[in-house]
Amino acid sequence: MKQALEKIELSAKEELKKIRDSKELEALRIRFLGKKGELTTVLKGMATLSSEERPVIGQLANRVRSDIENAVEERAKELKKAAFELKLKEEKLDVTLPGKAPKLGKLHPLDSVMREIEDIFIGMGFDIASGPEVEYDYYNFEALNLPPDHPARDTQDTFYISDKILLRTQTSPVQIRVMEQKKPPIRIVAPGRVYRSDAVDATHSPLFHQIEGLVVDKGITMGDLVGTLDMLMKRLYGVECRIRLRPHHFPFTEPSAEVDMVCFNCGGKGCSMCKGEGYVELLGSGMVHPKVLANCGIDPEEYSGFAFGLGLERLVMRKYGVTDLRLLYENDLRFLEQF
Ligand code: 2NL
Repeated sequence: MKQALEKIELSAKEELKKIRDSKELEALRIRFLGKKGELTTVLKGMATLSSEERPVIGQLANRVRSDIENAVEERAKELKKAAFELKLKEEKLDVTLPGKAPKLGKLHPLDSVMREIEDIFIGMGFDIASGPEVEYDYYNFEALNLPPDHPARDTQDTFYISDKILLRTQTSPVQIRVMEQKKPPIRIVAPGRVYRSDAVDATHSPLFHQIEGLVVDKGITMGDLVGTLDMLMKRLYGVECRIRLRPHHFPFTEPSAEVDMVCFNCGGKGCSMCKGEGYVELLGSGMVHPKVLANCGIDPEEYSGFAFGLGLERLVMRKYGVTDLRLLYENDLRFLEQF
């Protein structure tokens, strides 16, 4: 019996080493120490022992029991510790690592240049005005002194929605609406999308962007026009930038002028970029035609004004050296990420 007890102790300790988790451990505990366990089975034979043997074996049995119990407990602690350490390792989180920055978008070059120009005009005391892109024929053409047979009114050039409704071909209708509603002094710029029925190529698009300006007050002269546009270009391109005016014709201004800026490639000497001119075309402008003022209920005897219209795409392309207009609309990130 002594041998049986010692064998149980030995095998229990041997098996304990192989235990991997608490479930296995509990099974082992029941197998050795449980009510039907190996130790109990051996102890059932105590009755057959002599009275001298009994206390000796009893003592041994108790020691074996408590030794196994201790060993089981010890193993339980080891398993718990190992499980905790594994959990720590798996759930390790370094809160000091730099975060993953979300990828931020940025302004399209058309928008950033538009905002730059708007800011320059705001700095000169202008307000930003806006209006519908689907416009009445009256505001887009008639009020601007474009006669019904004017080539710009041709259905070949303009997107008509109906007889009287079209997609605006310039942002001038915004300014007509402001003049109808507000007494001078008026100082506004009207930026926005405009539409013309053009086939797409490197320099044409049926949708493009324009920024128009309008100043109406008592005693406004061509000098105010030149000073304002000179300031615009010096703010955009630096103090060396010079402009020049060439006589032109627009139905809505009289007199009218096209405004050029000095070629920033050659500084005015003439090169391949400006085709030997020394200047590049920038915008159209003039003194608001008296008929246009009168159409809006402003007395041309009392007030005068200047206006100009500038295409944004050409300006942006020149600024960044873009040679194909289509790149501005295709939303190809390989192109846009360069700005
Ligand atoms: C161009 C340049 C221009 C205007 C637009 C304008 C607006 C009103 C009254 C008078 Cl409300 N003029 N805008 C003036 C001159 C030129 O645009 O090349 N247009 C065809």
